[in-house]
Amino acid sequence: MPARIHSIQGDITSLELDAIVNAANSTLLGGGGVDGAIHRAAGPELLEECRRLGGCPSGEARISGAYRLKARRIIHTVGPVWRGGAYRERELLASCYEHSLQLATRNGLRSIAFPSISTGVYGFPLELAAPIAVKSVLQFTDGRDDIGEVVFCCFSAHDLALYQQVLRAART
Ligand code: AR6
Repeated sequence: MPARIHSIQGDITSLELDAIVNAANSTLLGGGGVDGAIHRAAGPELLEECRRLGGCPSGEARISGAYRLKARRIIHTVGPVWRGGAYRERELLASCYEHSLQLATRNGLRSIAFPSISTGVYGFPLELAAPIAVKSVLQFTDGRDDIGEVVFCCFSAHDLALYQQVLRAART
């Protein structure tokens, strides 16, 4: 069965999936945006575990428990800071999606939700980021059956409209 890949508008902390992805920073010690929301909703035990993870370079991912969340696990990935596009930002962003999905499959997690990594505080233009996100997920899931569902969890209606457009275009 091919993976069901779709986009929704909502708060990623409320999703009941095997894994949700956090757009973290390289310390993995929390911050603003979706990172702050996930730490607040999961509770202080998450920060305790994250301290033991020892950070994460941009483009890679780490896994933790999900504590008070309904999801089973949290995958923390560190997107690139947008610096104009000449600093491997596109490649690093694609690598975040790939590494996160790799971690999910290695841990037997079949359903996963992504926020729009790097497009908040880190300033990656959404019109460039969404096609990279969609392409990376389609490439990773193509021909494999260990991922059943991938959700692009958009915070705003504007983000959702763009993801829907990109998903439609990728399928035609
Ligand atoms: N559910 C889903 N998406 C959300 C939520 C939520 N609860 N809250 C925000 N977003 P950002 P980045 C969206 O800034 O650009 C942190 O301080 C938000 O609207 O969270 O990768 C980290 O510690 C945007 O579309 O992440 C890092 O220092 C998207 O999530 C830095 O920000 C990503 O925005 C990472 O910056």
